Amino acid sequence: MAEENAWRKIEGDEEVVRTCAWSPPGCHPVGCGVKLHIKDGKLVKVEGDETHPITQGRLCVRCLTLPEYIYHPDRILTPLYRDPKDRGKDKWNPITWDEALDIIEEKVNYVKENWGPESQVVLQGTGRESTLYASAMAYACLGTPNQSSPLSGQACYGPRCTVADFLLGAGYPELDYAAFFPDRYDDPRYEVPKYIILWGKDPLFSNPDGFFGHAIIDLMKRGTKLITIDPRVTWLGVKAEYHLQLRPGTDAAVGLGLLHVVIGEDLYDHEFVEKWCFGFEDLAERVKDWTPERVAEVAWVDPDALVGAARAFATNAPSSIMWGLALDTATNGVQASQTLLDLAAICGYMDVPGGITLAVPASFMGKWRFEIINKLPAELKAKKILNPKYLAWNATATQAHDDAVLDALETDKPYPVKLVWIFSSNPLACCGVQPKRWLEALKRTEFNVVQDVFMTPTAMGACDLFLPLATYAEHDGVVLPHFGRNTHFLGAMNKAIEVGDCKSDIEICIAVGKRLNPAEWPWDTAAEFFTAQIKPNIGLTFEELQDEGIHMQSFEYRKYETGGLRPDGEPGFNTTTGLIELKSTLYPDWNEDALPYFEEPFYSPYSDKISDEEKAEYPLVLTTGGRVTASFHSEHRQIPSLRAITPDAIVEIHPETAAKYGIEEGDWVCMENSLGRAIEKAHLTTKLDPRVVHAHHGWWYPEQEAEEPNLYGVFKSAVNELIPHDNCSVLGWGAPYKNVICKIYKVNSLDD
Ligand SMILES: Nc1nc2c(c(=O)[nH]1)N[C@H]1C(S)=C(S)[C@@H](COP(=O)(O)OP(=O)(O)OC[C@H]3O[C@@H](n4cnc5c(=O)[nH]c(N)nc54)[C@H](O)[C@@H]3O)O[C@H]1N2
Ligand SMILES: Nc1nc2c(c(=O)[nH]1)N[C@H]1C(S)=C(S)[C@@H](COP(=O)(O)OP(=O)(O)OC[C@H]3O[C@@H](n4cnc5c(=O)[nH]c(N)nc54)[C@H](O)[C@@H]3O)O[C@H]1N2
Ligand code: SF4
Ligand SMILES: [Mo]
Repeated sequence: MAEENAWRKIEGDEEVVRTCAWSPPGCHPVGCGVKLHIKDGKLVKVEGDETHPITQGRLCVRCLTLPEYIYHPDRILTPLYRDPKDRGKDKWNPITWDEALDIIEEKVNYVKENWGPESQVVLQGTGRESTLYASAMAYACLGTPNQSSPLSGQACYGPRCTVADFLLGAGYPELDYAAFFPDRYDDPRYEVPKYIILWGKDPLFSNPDGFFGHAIIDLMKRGTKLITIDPRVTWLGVKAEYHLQLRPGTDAAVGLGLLHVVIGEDLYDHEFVEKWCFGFEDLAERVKDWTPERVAEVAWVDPDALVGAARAFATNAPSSIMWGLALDTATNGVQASQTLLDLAAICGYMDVPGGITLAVPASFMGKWRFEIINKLPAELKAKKILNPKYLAWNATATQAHDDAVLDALETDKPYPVKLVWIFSSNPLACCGVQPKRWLEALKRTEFNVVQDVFMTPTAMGACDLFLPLATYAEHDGVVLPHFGRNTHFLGAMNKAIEVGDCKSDIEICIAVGKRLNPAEWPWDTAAEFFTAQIKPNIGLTFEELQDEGIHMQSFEYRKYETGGLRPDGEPGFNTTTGLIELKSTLYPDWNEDALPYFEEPFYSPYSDKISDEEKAEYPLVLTTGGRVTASFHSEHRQIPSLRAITPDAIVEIHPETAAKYGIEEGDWVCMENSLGRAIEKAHLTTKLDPRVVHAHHGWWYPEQEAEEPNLYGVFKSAVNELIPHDNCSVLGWGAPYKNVICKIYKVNSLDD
């Protein structure tokens, strides 16, 4: 048994290790406090850590079932290799890490020599721990400028962060839930928000989104009222004072309508607007015509609820907004996000207690991961895969454009992609739109690597080398909530057990880096790497952080008054005008309207971009991907206790609509449009408008045949087949994952 220390205690015949959770299994960096009970070197139980300042002992079912995940018989515990000609076949051979590194060295050098370093792409998924190191794998290991993701229009978090950077120059604004204060809501500096708008976000279910969802319940108990903007009446929506039940994809219209009421009825904060906002008069002019009646017509929102919500929000200071994925998963979502930021700004809720906190510019983690791209030669950086039409992206983004990467894989333009490294993604099951295209595209390369915990459809279909990953209980790490934007603490992740021959993402980077680019990889262990990253910022070594457990960040409100938001230390915002840009000074250069506007989604019942026949054929609006507790995206489908909670992919249908199409509860239903089809099980519910259906995303069936063409049944419930490729905003961010048209009909089985 290991010795006791600050984070490991001996209790009878068990060791209890306190740690902060991240991934795998997948979660975003909330850094939830867990106590891992270890007996005879095995994890036997997970409990919440009641001493953790944010999560205070609460846990989701996914952490509670971690032992099932860690000791699952299907887990991959050693590197596997398969000849590229056998893609799609279950012909994997176990190899050692040294053999795996030899193969990597040989293949990378071969590809680089024949097609250049730029012919390699690193594809990352959502904000698992790997997101910190995907850029390191691309720039500092492989030496390619092409880091990207299979997510069309980087339609998660990217759009929100980018819009905030462009308009506020201040990172990712977040609801103030007193996360920066050790005594939380009782801190004298804090005020409980009167209202919170939950806009396209369902934080109890999407809990691990960098934000701990239970804070909403804490605040409701302290008097906070809710306004929800969601096509579904969610659990929180039932408890909301106002629920704006909009048509999917019309958020910008709702935002313009809320601004219309707040400005038209003179409910805004004049002093804040005069001092800190740019372009107010133009915004006022823009929203003039967006009457509640017009919003009702466009977005199906009850006009009285819209007016009531706008008044309640503007006249009850402080109030706040949480913005969710629905604002990213719409082509017009960047404009919706603009209206959201405008609303918070003109009501004076930016960076005030109980309002919206703005990120502190100082990075907790080292700058190394941002700087390594600059070590690539300029001519190589200039070769990044981009689409010339996305001027804003091309001028400002570090990543290759997601949709342009699929195009390059398919067409060899601007040049062939020959090696893909999948760094925490499962494009066929979850991330990519048009997943069948992704499979064929990935099969065109010379060599594909994946690092994961279980075999996935993407790995089985298109990868050649599988590197086995250590779970968060099995490796050292550092978690920074909100990905370093609005980070309230830095938490130690403590290795508690060892399982198989698995490594963490950073350990893989170190091992690969030492082979391919040793000058950039002086560290021998993850702990050494973390010390190098955090010591210059917080003065602690990794071991000292382990002893401290959670290192809280200090926080100051109203940083625009004190110079805390600008690198030059001057008051104001870090934008061209030094003000919040209600009217962007950047957008016109990128062919984008400086002010927010509404644009009809491309695949909508009112779109003028598709034919009347198509609209008649596909009369319903499909939204997808509202989160469920028992899975994180495509993960957890093989975990028995979790699968028992959500055994099937579910499509939610209003009972009237179901009756119209002869569908009953539990029937298999096919959703179809001109792009594709997917089958899920019907659940009838009045929480939706009869004209809207909602489908689960991320489904595959680990219990089914692994080999092609079945690939664990990944294409059976693939709602992403119904979503168009490269339907992004003018700026380049955002894609319609949550708003396309479809028809539904009953089928006999999942295999119909
Ligand atoms: N229709 C529809 N589609 C959607 C969405 C939607 O709402 N609707 N949501 C979209 C959104 S917001 C996102 S972010 C994407 C997510 O899409 P992805 O990020 O591609 O998610 P997964 O399919 O779960 O694939 C992630 C893989 O990474 C592995 N993994 C887990 N933890 C780690 C880790 O720490 N390191 C590494 N290397 N691997 C790890 C998992 O086992 C899993 O196989 O899906 C998108 N897809
Ligand atoms: N358990 C679990 N937690 C997760 C994840 C997971 O897979 N499982 N995924 C993580 C990831 S990567 C992300 S990005 C977050 C996402 O988490 P959230 O930001 O909360 O997003 P969703 O749960 O996709 O959707 C939120 C709400 O948007 C509504 N909605 C759908 N279409 C529209 C629309 O057009 N407009 C508006 N206003 N609302 C709409 C849905 O009905 C849903 O209730 O969750 C993270 N947390
Ligand atoms: S959010 Fe993730 S890390 Fe936190 S308790 Fe839930 S499953 Fe565990
Ligand atoms: Mo996401």
